[in-house]
Amino acid sequence: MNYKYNILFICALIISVISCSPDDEESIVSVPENDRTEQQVVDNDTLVVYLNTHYYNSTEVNALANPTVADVVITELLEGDTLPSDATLLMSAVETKTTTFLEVEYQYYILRINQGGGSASPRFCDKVRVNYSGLLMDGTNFDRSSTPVNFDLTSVIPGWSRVMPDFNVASTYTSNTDGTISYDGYGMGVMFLPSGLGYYATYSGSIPSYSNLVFKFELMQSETMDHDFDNVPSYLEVIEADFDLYSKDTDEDLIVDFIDVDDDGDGTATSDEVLVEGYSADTRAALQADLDALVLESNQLLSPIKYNADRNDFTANRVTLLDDNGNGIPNYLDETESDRVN
Ligand SMILES: [Ca+2]
Ligand SMILES: [Ca+2]
Ligand SMILES: [Ca+2]
Ligand SMILES: [Ca+2]
Repeated sequence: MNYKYNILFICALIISVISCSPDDEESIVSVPENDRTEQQVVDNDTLVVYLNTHYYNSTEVNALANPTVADVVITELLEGDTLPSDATLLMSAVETKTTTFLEVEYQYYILRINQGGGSASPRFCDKVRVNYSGLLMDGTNFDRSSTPVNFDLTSVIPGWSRVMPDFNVASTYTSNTDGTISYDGYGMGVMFLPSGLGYYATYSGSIPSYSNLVFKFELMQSETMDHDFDNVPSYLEVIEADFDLYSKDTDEDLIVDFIDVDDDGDGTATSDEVLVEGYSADTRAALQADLDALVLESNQLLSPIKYNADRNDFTANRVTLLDDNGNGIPNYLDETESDRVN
């Protein structure tokens, strides 16, 4: 990963996950970085001990249709104590996952309580709406949401962008008269992350450097992002399989595709090299019905539905990635092809 982008990334994640006030930024301190491979060994040993010495209230949680972050209680199994009959040792319940980040192979663990009944699953570069609670290995609760909050997964710790795509969003949601939204059948689980997929060497607030992190979470909704507003969704402008935002730079101008508004560097904006057709309706349901009726070609996609407060209506776009010369490279990535279409 490009070093410059790495620094930007770390800064972004510090600011967005901890939700610092300006004063808080003075308390963010970085210590000299340990070797990541060595630190991962230490962190994984600590995580394995933790998972083998802590249990959760599985019987109670499994009886709930929509368990919340607060419903899942993790308790230490003290030496000599017996595991309660209504509990499950974390190590017996978690899935072990591996991922590569900054060229280091990391292990992390997921307790999957509810997969989530919705058809959508966030991509690592999408926005998610979640409830969450963050714990240190000693049980300190360093952060939590009181109502659902939105996170752009490109600006939070790398563990989140790996775990969220493993779950589905809520099966249904209902708008209440008081302005809140009720969710049913949302994704719910707990992630156990090594510090290398968390804040690593950064010391911030109540999170010491090299802290392994536990996050309980409820995944309500996700939204496809288009970070540079060029009408090409970010997931097509990154290397999704590698969770890599920063190595796709088609025109090699050091501005990576997901934040480059002229991806092939031919002087014509990407948004003018794709075909955009707008759809609108007075209600979300009516627009969704219109969109569902569309038969999409393999080079077509739909943008997320947006509510427009000024017009009190809902809109979405059908985007066609044109390839006028038929060479398999869409116009917006083909510097030999620059016909404006919009
Ligand atoms: Ca884009
Ligand atoms: Ca570029
Ligand atoms: Ca772009
Ligand atoms: Ca272009």
